[in-house]
Amino acid sequence: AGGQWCYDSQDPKCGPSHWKELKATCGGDKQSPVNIDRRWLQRDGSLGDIIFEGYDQAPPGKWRLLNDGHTVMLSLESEPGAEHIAISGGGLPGRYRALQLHFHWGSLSTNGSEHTVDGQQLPMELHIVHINVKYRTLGEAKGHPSGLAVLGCFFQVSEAPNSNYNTIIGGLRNISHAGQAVDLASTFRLGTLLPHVAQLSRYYRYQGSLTTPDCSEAVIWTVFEEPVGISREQVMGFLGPAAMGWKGPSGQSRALQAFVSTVHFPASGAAPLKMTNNFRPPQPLRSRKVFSSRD
Ligand code: SG7
Ligand code: ZN
Repeated sequence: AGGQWCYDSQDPKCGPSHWKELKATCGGDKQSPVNIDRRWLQRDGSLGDIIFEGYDQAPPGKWRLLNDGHTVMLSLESEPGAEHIAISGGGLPGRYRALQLHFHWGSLSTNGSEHTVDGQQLPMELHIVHINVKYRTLGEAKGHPSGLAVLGCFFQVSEAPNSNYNTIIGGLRNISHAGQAVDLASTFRLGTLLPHVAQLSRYYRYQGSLTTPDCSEAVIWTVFEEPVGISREQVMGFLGPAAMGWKGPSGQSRALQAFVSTVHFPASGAAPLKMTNNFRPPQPLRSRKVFSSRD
């Protein structure tokens, strides 16, 4: 019962403004994302460097990329016995183990980030979801304000392609339909997806929620100031051939056809809908503050 949640790009009748009808938490006072208004940031000197464990080596085994119907998600859970990918420090109250990463993106005419900076939305946002090691299950962690820690990373369109994203973008064409998954050809160093290492000490911090139902207010958010560069063609890897003005086999090179993919939302009507604009708009900050690690 309760029906399904969706984004406005699928059907405004089940979009973000209706989520609180499905889950009351989505109408709570500590919801995410938020607009980060740089005029009102509060400097917090205790927000030191985040300690990244396992971010600098490619783990053995395979990583699975899934179209879960709302986003493209890469599961990061290690095999039993393997070293965990984890974060700590940076003002986090403990150690947090990486669960998965996923993306929010727009269309060619709309930006797709969830957090905004001074009211500006960026083209895309990466989230790496971590669970406090003191909780055994996601369900348990969701019941605590410091149960989860998500790292958020903005993208900006750059001239040069970012080859660190080739493995993920290359997997997209195999998960065109909701529910499809693919084992990526290789794992890679997770750290290569983040902004330049010298910029990682510059971040925003606030207490918030998951940005999808059930919108649990269990997330310590860290949003890096510095965006990651990604080429226009790579962003279009998420958007598919039509977005590139693709006109069929004669119109474009085979190389481009192979590169470009189309990820779809679940089919509800006749034609499956391209997955785009899968972001929740900024939520009221209310009595919260956004802290910054640096001036
Ligand atoms: C996406 O965002 C998925 C969800 C995720 C949700 O819909 O990646 O992942 C799963 C496993 O359902 O929810 C609990 C969780 O990670 C919200 O995550 S977010 O707040 O970082 N956007
Ligand atoms: Zn997310």
